[in-house]
Amino acid sequence: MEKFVSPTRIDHIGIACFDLDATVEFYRTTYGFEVFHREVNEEQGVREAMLRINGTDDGGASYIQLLEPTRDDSTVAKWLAKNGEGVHHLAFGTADVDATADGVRERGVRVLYDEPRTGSMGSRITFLHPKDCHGVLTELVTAAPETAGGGTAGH
Ligand code: V0V
Ligand code: CO
Repeated sequence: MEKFVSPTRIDHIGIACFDLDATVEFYRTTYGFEVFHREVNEEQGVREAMLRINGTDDGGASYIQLLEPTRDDSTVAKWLAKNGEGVHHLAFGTADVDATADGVRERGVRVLYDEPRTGSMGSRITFLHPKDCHGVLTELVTAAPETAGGGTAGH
């Protein structure tokens, strides 16, 4: 068994919304949080805005990830139809998403992808089934090397 690689920080909290621009505006006017990065992830069926909240002592950063579905059959669209707007998932940052996912899988938690997929800002991501995580859809993230320093990449 390989050595387990624990996550070291909260990378982001994913929040599902019906109107991305209106939600971005709420976070800007209420808290002063600015958009750090925007992208569309067609594979995941989301249009997203990343609001960078703080750097972390491992050189990474923590974000709020605002998510609007791009199509009716996406996971976020399905979730919004059932629950309305709100907190959709929690994402832990790890230096090695492959090793962390393997270790979590060995502990009996369902990892949703055989191999990590592409996430925000070129990160590598996978998800753990919420039913195995006490009701929390949990994402594991390793930042792309160029953004791991918490620098200005992604604008
Ligand atoms: C579903 N369930 C949840 C949940 N989504 N529980 C907590 N949090 C969530 N977000 C519960 C749901 O209430 C059901 O429980 C049960 O799981 C099965 O749900 P379902 O509605 O039948 O939906 P499924 O099974 O079709 O899909 C659920 C999973 C799906 C988790 C498998 O959402 C998935 O593959 N998620 C991973 C991908 C994803 O979410 N991508 C969007 C973010 P009851 O009612 O039976 O008790 S993309 C992203 O974060 C990116 C790009 C990034 O960070 O870079
Ligand atoms: Co996410």
